[in-house]
Amino acid sequence: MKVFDYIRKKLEKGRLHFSLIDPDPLKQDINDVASKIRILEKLGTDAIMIGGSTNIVSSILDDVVGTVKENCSLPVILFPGNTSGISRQADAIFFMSLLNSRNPYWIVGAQVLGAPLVKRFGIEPISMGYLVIEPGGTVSFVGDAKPLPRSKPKLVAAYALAAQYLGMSLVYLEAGSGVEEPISPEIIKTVKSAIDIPLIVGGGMKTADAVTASLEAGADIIVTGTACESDDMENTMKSIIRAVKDFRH
Ligand code: 1GP
Repeated sequence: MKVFDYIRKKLEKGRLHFSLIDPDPLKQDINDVASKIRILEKLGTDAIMIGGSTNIVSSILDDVVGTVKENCSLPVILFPGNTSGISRQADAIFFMSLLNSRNPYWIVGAQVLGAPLVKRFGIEPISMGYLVIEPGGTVSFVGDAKPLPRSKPKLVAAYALAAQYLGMSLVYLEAGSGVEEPISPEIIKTVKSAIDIPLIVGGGMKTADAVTASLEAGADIIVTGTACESDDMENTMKSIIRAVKDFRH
């Protein structure tokens, strides 16, 4: 089954949780990836995303993707920070455009450079509008974003609707990895009521309460990365994934 069909089918039954693995060797002990992935699958995460904004080395990325594939049966989706974020072993790639970047490279330039490789490697592209909201974290700086103000939910919703009208399959609201405050429920609610395509929310969600607040506001898919790297990773992720699985409208 195609990964996007898997996502759509699962969304008919409930909300989803995706675990983000950053293949930056300065952030992650690559030797821990196998055990981490087995735990995340056991806890019920729905897919593994692999990517980051800094220090992506092709050979290490390939090792991480290969290790993830060997240790779970979940879909593996690339979440590229640049063209270096493409690995032939992945099942799918979020073929994303940072719509509120000031630099056309991050809106369409990197995508032009990456598209032929995605085709050659047979990776399923899943088109996604990527919106960086204040504070935005590292990706905001690296991606030369003009971070969308937290006080302007309607502006964020207009970007999200433009993504839908441009034919994108998903919208991702990004607060930035590891930030203090996740995207506000008000923004999520306003965006969700403006669009018909699935809404992914990530950045700064460290607790089950934060996850539940995002789900109540209308997030379809929750992404956590930093929580997967915490010292008490198993218990933290258990409560986060449980919050998604137990959520009822
Ligand atoms: C980053 O939205 C993701 O791109 C996840 O953020 O690391 O804060 O969970 P965290």
